[in-house]
Amino acid sequence: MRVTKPSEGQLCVEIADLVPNDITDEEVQEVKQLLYEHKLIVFTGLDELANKDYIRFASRFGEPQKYFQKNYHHRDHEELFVSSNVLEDGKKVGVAGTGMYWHSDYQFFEAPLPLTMVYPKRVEGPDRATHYIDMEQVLRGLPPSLRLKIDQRQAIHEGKWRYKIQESDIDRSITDILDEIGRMVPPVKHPVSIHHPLKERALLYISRGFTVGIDGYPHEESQQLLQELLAFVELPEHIHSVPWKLGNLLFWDNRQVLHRASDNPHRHPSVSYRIGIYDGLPFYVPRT
Ligand code: 7UC
Ligand code: FE
Repeated sequence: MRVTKPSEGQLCVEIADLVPNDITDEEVQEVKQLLYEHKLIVFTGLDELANKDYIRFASRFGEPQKYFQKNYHHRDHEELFVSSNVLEDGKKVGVAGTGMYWHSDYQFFEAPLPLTMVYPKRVEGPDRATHYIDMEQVLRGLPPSLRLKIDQRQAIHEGKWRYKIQESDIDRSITDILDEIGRMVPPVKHPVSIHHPLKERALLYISRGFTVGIDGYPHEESQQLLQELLAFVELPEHIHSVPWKLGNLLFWDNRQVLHRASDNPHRHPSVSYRIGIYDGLPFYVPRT
């Protein structure tokens, strides 16, 4: 494999000439190290990977996840989270337009998802990409007045507002649907800044997609603080984009980056298969 590291202040290691089916244990270790150090990897120039080979490749880095909602699952492989707006045999598969907002996967769970792979399968139209924000860089640059306000604080996260309506929801009321999904994934708290199990520097861990408040402040103050923090997080200079190309596979550490799918307003055909991976390490550790 051929490794190109990012320049200072940039994200994303590029790994070319890797054959997933032939990856050795040493290469797995090397990729892991690069991932934790640099937060985001793109494998380039891959030959088309069969589903089972993709799952096997992901399994080298940990335990593949089964997404908590079955409507996202691939028909034959529940480890594949299918993001697609393309019908197969006239039928809808997976979910269209997933993750088009800043987030970290499973942030609304007690045990968030450590690693994510995304394998674009159909790429059409201009500007298809996944965008990233380096949350170590963000925390480092956070104005001291904001930093003071989040010290020792917890953020509250909810998944229910991003619930996607399914066919079975027709004739149900919005409140019913929200109550049900709210019972399935109740609000959780995580520290506003977290410590990675393998790294020195702390990371900001909030997102516009899933974070609904900062715990311990009166409602209005909590909302205002959250909006100020999110406005800083999403400053254009914090955003790194990785264009989608066939033969590329994206791989990142959800502890260290936020991500969002690019917009697709003209609904160009778009298909990608994601695999979530539990790497066997805690998502974050207590500060030392
Ligand atoms: O459809 C989506 O945007 C999926 C989202 C609600 N969850 C992705 C995740 O792993 O947190
Ligand atoms: Fe995501």
